[in-house]
Amino acid sequence: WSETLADGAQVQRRRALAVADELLANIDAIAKLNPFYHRITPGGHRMSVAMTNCGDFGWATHARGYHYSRQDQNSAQNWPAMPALFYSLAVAAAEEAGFTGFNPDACLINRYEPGARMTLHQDKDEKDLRQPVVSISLGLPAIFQFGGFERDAATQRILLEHGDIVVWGGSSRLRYHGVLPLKADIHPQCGAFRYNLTFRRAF
Ligand code: MD5
Ligand code: FE
Repeated sequence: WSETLADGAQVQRRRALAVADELLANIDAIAKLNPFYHRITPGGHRMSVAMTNCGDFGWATHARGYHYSRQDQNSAQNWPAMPALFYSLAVAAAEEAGFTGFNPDACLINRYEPGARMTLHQDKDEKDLRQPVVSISLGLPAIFQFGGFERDAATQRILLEHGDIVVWGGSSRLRYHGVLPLKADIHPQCGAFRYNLTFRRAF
């Protein structure tokens, strides 16, 4: 079942549960080729979330900001291909939320360890902001902050759990959002971690 959070934002609770083990096996295979690492922000801070990517493009940082790149800065290799299961699940979830023709060319894979968080930000490095972002949560639950169009607007707190998919599109595409520090626990399939896959059309 699904629930609407705001215009364009839809939670599909446990939508990915049946294929979660397969998604996790794919994440492990990707991380063997291109290991997770902590990016350094343009401000010089080490991000608490570790990341890898798959698909044509991945997220990269540089001295003056962020961009999408075919290559992993760590390995100087291209990112691994997006597994067919990732692609088809993201496209189907977008379609179910009313976004037809979503054709993601990037999948960011975030790994949260206990205490890891993401401060309020907007996702606006993608070329066409009419395309949604599809996110799949796996492993430990996290409290997601769903904000407004300015950083200091009030935020709604949403618990995201293993298998939950959220489609962020329409006017919600540019809402500020973040993730509160992950509470330490052990998840039966993911151990001490939370993973979040985000599918985007970068270019
Ligand atoms: C996460 N990741 O749980 C989130 C899920 C990121 C990030 O924020 O940038 O890697 S994606 C949440 C999202 C994307 C686009 C718009 C909105 C939320 N929104 O309007 O709230 O690791
Ligand atoms: Fe984001």
